[in-house]
Amino acid sequence: MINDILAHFQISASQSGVAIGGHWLKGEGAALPSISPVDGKLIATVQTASRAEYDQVIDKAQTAFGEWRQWPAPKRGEIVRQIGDALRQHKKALGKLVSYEMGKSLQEGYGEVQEMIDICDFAVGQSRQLYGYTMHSERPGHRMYDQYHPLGLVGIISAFNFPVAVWSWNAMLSLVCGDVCIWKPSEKTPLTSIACQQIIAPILKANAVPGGVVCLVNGGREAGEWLSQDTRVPLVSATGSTRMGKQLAATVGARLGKAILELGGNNAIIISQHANLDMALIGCVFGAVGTAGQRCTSTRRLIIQESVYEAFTQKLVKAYQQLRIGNPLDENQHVGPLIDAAAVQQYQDSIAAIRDQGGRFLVEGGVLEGPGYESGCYVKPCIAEAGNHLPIVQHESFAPILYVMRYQTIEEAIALQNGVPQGLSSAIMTQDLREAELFLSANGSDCGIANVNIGTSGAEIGGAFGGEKETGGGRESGSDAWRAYMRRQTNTLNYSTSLPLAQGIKFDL
Ligand code: UN1
Repeated sequence: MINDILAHFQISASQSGVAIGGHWLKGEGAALPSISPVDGKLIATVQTASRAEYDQVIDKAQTAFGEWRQWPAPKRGEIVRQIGDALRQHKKALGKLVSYEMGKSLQEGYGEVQEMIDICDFAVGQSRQLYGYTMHSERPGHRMYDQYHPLGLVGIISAFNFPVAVWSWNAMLSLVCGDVCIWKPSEKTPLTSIACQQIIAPILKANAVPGGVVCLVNGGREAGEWLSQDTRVPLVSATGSTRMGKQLAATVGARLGKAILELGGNNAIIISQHANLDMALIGCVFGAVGTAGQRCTSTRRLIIQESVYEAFTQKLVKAYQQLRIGNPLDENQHVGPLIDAAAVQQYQDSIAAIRDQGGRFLVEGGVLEGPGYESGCYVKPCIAEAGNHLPIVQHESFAPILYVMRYQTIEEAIALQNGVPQGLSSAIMTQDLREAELFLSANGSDCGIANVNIGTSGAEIGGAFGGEKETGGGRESGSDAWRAYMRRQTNTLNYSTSLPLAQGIKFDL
């Protein structure tokens, strides 16, 4: 299967990971092996960018920007529309490659490509709606308005867990906004980035769009640093750990560049005594074990009202006993592998910390061995009773580990939900209107995403995506997230025959 997919995307065993549109550079940096967590096999080796090649890419991107920003926005939207059509054609192949290289279930691999298609559609519409306001001037014979201009080069640093969708949220909005983008994908998923470049390059060529509008720079940590230090790159949009985000924010901030940060989450669902517990169960289990707990929006904590605590945890334990763990390309499996051996080690370290800090397991974890689990990356989703204050609970463990805790009053539940450093996604399961509204109010959840009667993960592209506190504060994807990709200009135009000063100031010559 994998050989067919590699052939489909014209990916060779030793493949360059550096491109300016359809032009592939040699890749003079280090070789990066892509190993599938599904079976532990080497899929292909990717040649990464040297510093000189990076500079070449930036050079071409700058030239391309000079041309691209002059394209009318709806015409840029037309290019994105064609990209969406191409993604529809390649959905199966790209979804499978995502599933095999990253390890998420095939359904989720297809879902990820669907997110890309959706953001293309969204961006096409947006291309005719890059609205500014008009204002009424305080001076007669004057007109005031603001308008949005293309910003320039946008660096996109993406994570392994959504190897293609999060890039597309950033890239498709950048494109309609008249920006050009330089993508630094995760070192763990270089092949999916190459596949995306192969899908897009022919569309650029057929429409005489300069190749530098869509660039790819595979590389290690230093490639991300090149982007964040580079004054030629006014905006860097990065997804990853809080640790990475703090460093990146300091570097980009030091040069007064702009950053969109989408960092760690520590997402909780409050299960009220007024919840429909069967409905709640689906949201909680999918949220905790989907993508093997490796979404920024994965459910990490359940805050359960004490009167339903026993009943609900029993349901959870029963559901966990039915989970099938195995090859994610087999649609009968619920849970695939973690991304790599380092992630498995972190999972084991977290389990040890839970025990040390006094947590009690309701469902035990462990690394799976034997036929089908040869990669060593398959782990058991587990559930632990643990207090919110434990250091391990305050920390985002990027694995299928779920903490459960009790509460008495809704105010206490909200305080627990907010009582972590991160602020990405949150949810309440309740049929009680007053509780739901309180949760969504200024006294409620402090997260960027707050849901009622759905889980914490699986956000639609139409909403702005991102979170507060250590999640970084950035917003991507829907709503008016596009504004961050443009520069705003306020214009005042005097069509009178005198030049009155603002604030009534008199200055006669
Ligand atoms: C992420 O984990 O970085 O809400 C993005 C979701 C997806 C995106 C998650 N639409 O689960």
